[in-house]
Amino acid sequence: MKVIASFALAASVVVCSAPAFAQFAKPEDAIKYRQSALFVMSQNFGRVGAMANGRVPFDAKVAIENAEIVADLAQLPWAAFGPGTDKGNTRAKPEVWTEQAKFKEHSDKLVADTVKLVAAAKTGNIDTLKTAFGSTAASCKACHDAFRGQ
Ligand code: ASC
Repeated sequence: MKVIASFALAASVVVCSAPAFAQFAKPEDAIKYRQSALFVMSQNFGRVGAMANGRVPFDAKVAIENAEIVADLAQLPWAAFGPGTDKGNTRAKPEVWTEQAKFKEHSDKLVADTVKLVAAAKTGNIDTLKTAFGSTAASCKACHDAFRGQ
């Protein structure tokens, strides 16, 4: 009985600590899904960046709208890096799967940064937005450096 109970506990620990991957009909769909989310995120992030870097005039309403889309989309890609989605039309490095805890640290950091980006946009202060944009961009880059190949 004890053996069964401790086995059940061990099994549930494994299940609970495993990353939550979404279901996709085929691996290509997962790859397309995460790339699409990242692409749309980058487009909206770029619009915030254009304001943060003074390439277009600062419009707080537009900054908030775009930052909110970035924050929403930043939550999506990670569930699509499930087993078997490491091959095909992807630049994801094997480390995504061999260093899952580190990968999750990076994605968690991005999600947290994008929440701060929205808060920064809502202050209406361009310098606050610049700072938040800079740290979010640094998170994008750190993860790409570690986990995205050529
Ligand atoms: C973007 C984008 C990225 C990141 C990165 C930040 O807008 O498409 O990949 O920001 O360039 O360093």
